[in-house]
Amino acid sequence: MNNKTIVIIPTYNEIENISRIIDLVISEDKNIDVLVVDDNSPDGTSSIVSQKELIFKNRVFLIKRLDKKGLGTAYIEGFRWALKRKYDFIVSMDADFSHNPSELTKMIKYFSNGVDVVVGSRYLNGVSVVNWPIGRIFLSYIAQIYVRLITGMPINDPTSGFVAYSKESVNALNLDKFRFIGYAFQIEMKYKIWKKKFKLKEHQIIFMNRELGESKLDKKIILEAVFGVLKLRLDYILNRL
Ligand SMILES: Nc1nc2c(ncn2[C@@H]2O[C@H](COP(=O)(O)OP(=O)(O)OP(=O)(O)O)[C@@H](O)[C@H]2O)c(=O)[nH]1
Ligand SMILES: [Mg+2]
Repeated sequence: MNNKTIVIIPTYNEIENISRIIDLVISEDKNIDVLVVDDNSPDGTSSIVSQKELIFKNRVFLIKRLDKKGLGTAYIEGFRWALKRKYDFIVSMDADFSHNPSELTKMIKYFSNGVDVVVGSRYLNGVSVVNWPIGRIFLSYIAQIYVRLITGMPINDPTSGFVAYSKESVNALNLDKFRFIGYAFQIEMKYKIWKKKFKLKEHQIIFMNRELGESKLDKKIILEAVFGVLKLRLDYILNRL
């Protein structure tokens, strides 16, 4: 693999996970680098990343923001950073081991078959989620049916945060015009790319619930997603996308 890939990991209080996840991602392939976008985590996550930056020069990078501004805006900053550099593929991934770095090389392989975006999917063949409480699985499953119903997008896991994008697909979006910060951001990315006629492909992953650290999912993020999908659809109908 000669193409360069950047894996963007947004972090907020991931001190128990960040060191090991960085090591695993960069050992996956010499052409895969890591960019962590940390929102000044009170637990000192960014200081670990700074150490890694020194050890793995030009493989590990850190954007440190002043305060918690949400996952969506962290990705937008990361995308802008990646587009300015030499990366062919841009991956979004969580820090908490829900997304297994060993899937990265498999996901990137799809690009040689004319695919533009590879979605790491939990709902391709039934439900491949480990250790989630049943209520959380139910919520996520209902969410994906709801999104498909409203948007018509043929994706089984539209809220997935484990996604590999070609730089062309990200470059085609107006990154100034993103609305959402939580899960809805993941839907917004896929929806806008799909509407621009890029080719999306789903790759089955096994999603593991986080073992260390705390979830940042809250009611606000869920409500944003519920109403956000309707707003996205309306934006499209009114030609405002
Ligand atoms: N920079 C930044 N990262 C964030 C923010 N909120 C969440 N994250 C990171 O985004 C990723 C996904 O967040 P999680 O807390 O795992 O959210 P989740 O996957 O819905 O919740 P879990 O059920 O606990 O896995 C993790 O790497 C978080 O550290 C934020 O406001 N800013
Ligand atoms: Mg998580």
